[in-house]
Amino acid sequence: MGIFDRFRRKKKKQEEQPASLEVQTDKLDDGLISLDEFEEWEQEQLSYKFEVGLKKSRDKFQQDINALMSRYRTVDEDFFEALEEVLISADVGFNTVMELTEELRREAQLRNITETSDLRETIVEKMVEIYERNGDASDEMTINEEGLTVVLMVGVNGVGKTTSIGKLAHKYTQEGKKVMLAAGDTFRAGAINQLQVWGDRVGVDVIKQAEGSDPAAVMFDAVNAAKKRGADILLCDTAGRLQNKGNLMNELSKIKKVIQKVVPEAPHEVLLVLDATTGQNALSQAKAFKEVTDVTGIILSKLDGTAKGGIVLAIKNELGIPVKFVGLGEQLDDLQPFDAENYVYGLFADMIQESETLEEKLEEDKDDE
Ligand SMILES: Nc1nc2c(ncn2[C@@H]2O[C@H](COP(=O)(O)OP(=O)(O)OP(=O)(O)O)[C@@H](O)[C@H]2O)c(=O)[nH]1
Ligand SMILES: [Mg+2]
Repeated sequence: MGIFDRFRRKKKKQEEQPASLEVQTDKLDDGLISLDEFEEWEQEQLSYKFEVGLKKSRDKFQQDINALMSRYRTVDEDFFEALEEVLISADVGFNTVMELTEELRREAQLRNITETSDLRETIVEKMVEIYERNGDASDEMTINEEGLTVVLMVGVNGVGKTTSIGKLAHKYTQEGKKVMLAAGDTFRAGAINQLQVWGDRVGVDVIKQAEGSDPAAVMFDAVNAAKKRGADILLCDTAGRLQNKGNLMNELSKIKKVIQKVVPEAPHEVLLVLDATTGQNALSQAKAFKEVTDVTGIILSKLDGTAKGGIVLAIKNELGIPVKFVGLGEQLDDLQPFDAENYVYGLFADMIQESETLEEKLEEDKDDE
């Protein structure tokens, strides 16, 4: 079964489900729906979130690929070069684009594909393949089920660290975990207060000190407090730091050492937040942070705000760091675990549905004959 068929099946199932959570939970109370069904429903809602969040990227991709296919009807070198340009302009990243088109050239030759429109599905298929093949690090969050999980949030100014902490706090609280926050950004005026507002909103404790105090000291306090109060997850905010400011970058190592004094195997995750709208600059930020600290995963924020959603592929393929969460909007539940299939479906949903209509039409024509 081709990838388009797989996606269509998934979508059909999704359409058969009721549209609102209320209906579903009512049913749950009445014992009419099993937990399995509920989990399936949740998965489908997630795929819908990706579809909505990736609208800008999808519109651009769709437009560019359609234009490309109507301009180049036969598969030749000119077509591949133009395709490379489309992918690069979607922030897929130079090396990844070269790898992708190389494989497409081979595939076209192997399967004797001469019309560009017949390559649509293969392009999508190869994107999923490239994503899944590269880097064996899991894109799931590491949660220490036995005790405290410490998560350190790092990144340059304004990328969405604090907001992401708020959304993660909401997510894990909803899952029944005891969450606490550490106000490690003692540098920017108002940062501690901003975190406190999130804490109040989600209903979790915030460990803080006065503005200007040593962030390492705040973390030390926070990890101790989290241990003492039996928290499951401690989410640590840090100040935005530019990748070229050596002293601020070194401060991260100090923070880490201090945390390890209390919990030797912590931090369990160092999540680097990257703003998807900054494109290739996000890649250079990731390279710089990787040099000073062991980044275990990426949170790609503001994916909803860019038309260049190809950046996810570049990050995974060129840095080998898994994207663990993506920001798909500004609502509390818009930070979602990354999922390659939902992502690719979000990028190509219209194309997949259109190709179905085309196939149906061909079938009808055949029946008419
Ligand atoms: N549309 C959209 N906006 C987001 C997302 N994540 C964060 N933002 C917005 O980005 C802005 C900056 O977010 P913050 O969380 O304050 O960023 P920060 O990294 O903590 O910033 P500093 O503490 O100044 O370094 C806010 O206006 C957020 O609402 C997202 O996924 N989608
Ligand atoms: Mg912040």
